[in-house]
Formats: sequence, C-alpha cells, structure tokens
Amino acid sequence: MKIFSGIQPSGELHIGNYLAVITQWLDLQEKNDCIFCVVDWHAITVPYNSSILQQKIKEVAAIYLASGIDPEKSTIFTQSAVKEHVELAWLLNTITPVGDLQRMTQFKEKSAKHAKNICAGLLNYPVLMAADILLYQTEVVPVGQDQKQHVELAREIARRFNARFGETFILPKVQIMKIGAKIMSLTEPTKKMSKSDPDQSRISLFDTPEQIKKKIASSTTDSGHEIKYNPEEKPGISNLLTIYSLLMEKTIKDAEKDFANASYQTFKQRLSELLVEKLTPFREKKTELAQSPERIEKILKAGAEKAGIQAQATMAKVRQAMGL
Ligand code: AQP
Repeated sequence: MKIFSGIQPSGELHIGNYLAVITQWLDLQEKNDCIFCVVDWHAITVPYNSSILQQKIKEVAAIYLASGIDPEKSTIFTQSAVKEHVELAWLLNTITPVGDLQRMTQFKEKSAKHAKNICAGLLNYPVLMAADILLYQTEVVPVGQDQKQHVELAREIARRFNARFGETFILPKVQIMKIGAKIMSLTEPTKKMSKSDPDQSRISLFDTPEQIKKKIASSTTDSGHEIKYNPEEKPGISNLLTIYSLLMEKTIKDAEKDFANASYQTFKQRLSELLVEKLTPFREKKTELAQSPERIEKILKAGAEKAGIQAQATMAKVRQAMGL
C-alpha cells in the first residue's frame, strides 16, 4: 500500500506526535511503500521564526531517523523540495468550496489562537495537505485525531476532482490509533498536547530526565485517588494512563491493574521513570546525528529526488485532465 504522512517543523516534537503517529509509521514501513515528509510549507501558515526554520526541519528529520524510520525502506524528504506540492494545491483550490475550509476545526482553533494574523494560507492549509496526499496516489494516511477531518476533506477533494475531470486520484483513507489518537496537555488535560503550547504542557522527545520528572510531577490530576481510566471525570489521570499503556504496550485495563492500590504520586513516579527510559535513546541519537548534519542532508536530498519522480508523474496526468 502507498502511505503518506508528515509533521510540521513548528516546534518541539512531543510524545503525542510520537505515540499517535510515528509508532504507526514504524509498523507500516515494514510492508508498505511509505513517504514521510517534513511539511515546512504548512509550518509557515502561522507566525514563525525564519532564522531557525532550516534547523527545525533537520531536527524533525533527525527525529524520524532516531525513532527508527529507515531511509532504505521509506522515503524521507522536505515538502518545499518538491515544487509540485504547491502546483497541485493551487489547482485543487479551484475545486474546493471556501465553506468547506471555513468549517475546519483546526482553522477555527488556529485563527482564534493567532487572531491578529489570519492569513489565506491558514485557511488553505487543508488544500495543501490534500495535494501532499494525492500527489503520491496515497491509499492510507496515518495521523492523530486532530488531522482526521483534513484527511477526510482530501478524500472528498479527490472524489470531486475524479467526478469532474475523470479518474485521476486514488481516494485516500485515514488511519488513527484506537487508543491514544489524541494525547492531552499535561497542564490542561481537556486540550490536546501541542508543539506550540507552553513547554510545561508537554513531554518533548528531547527532554532531559530532570525536565520529564518535573513535568510529570506537576501535571494536572483530578480529585479522588483512584488510578482509573475515565476521560470525562478524570481527564488528567486518563491521559497519563494512556501514555503509560502505550509505552508499556499494554491495554488500559492491564495498566489500571498495575496501579490498583497505588497513590497518584507512585503512579507518576513510575511513569516518569518509564518516560526517561524510553526517551533516552532519542537524546543520544540526536547528539549523534547533530555531529553529521551532512547525513541528514543527503537523506533528504535522495528522498526529494525519489518523491519528485512520483509527483511529476501525477502532475502530468492532472494537467492533461484539466486541459492545462
Ligand atoms: N496531542 C496529540 N496527540 C496525538 N497526535 C497528535 N498530533 C499532533 N498533536 C497530537 C499528530 O501529529 C502529527 C503531526 O502534527 P502536525 O505537525 O501536523 O501539527 P498539529 O497537528 O497542528 O500538532 P501540534 O503539535 O499541535 O502542532 P502545532 O502546535 O505546530 O500546531 C499529526 O498527524 C497530528 O494529528
């Protein structure tokens, strides 16, 4: 199967990105034709620091590699290195109703967050994402819960294009985790953990053991003392239990049993130790990769060449279908 997914170089990647998305990629890359992109054109739809964008792109690529994404098996590249993404996005803009874009949850949330800076690019973000997906005739798009709506819109755009101009695109399907598709903020557990929110609200993949311990110890929990999964009544504990069960590869029920008579404090201590143990290889690999930036550049360049060939083939079909 053809798989496409990406992450924006827009801040510090966190365990939500890893547990909900990158772990899916690791499974999928074994038996599928996978493309994993660093989606830099998406990251510039909200205010950003241009002087560190290149560094952030390399950091995200380093995380892909540190997580176990294998450039021999999967294609890894930077979105802006394959210009066909913007060409297709423009063409798809011409068949996408503005109303569809205005009702997107992410557009509403991000325009509220950046009220003084709502650019047309933010509204058109899902069209660029549709182009990313459709350019590679993608069948499955593994993402977190918050991106499900955008993948469904990409499918609808493909369906509309095919109906108007003839069969051109495969209709992509979304794939999300049954548990953990939305990891919540540590400080406000009814909101999703986000790269661009304050540091104490998330566990970043490169956090030190001290930072991890401090963040988990001060994470918001709920009244009561039972370690039980109940997102409505106990959002904080339920979120921590979800993280624990995914890291331990256990069911939520088994995770609850591990802490049947334990206090919140004991549970938090155990979770901190587990996170330290699981995240240490990320920091080590990052240090190792930082010493050979040319390796990442080489992988991204080779990936862009490979992706470019596929993108050009799709664009030839699209231009012909549209009479261009
Ligand atoms: N909290 C989360 N839980 C589960 N999955 C998540 N994803 C993001 N946050 C969570 C998934 O990670 C992938 C990459 O996300 P993105 O770079 O496209 O950015 P985003 O969805 O806008 O997430 P962020 O972290 O909140 O970034 P900023 O703050 O830059 O907007 C996606 O598949 C996403 O679903």
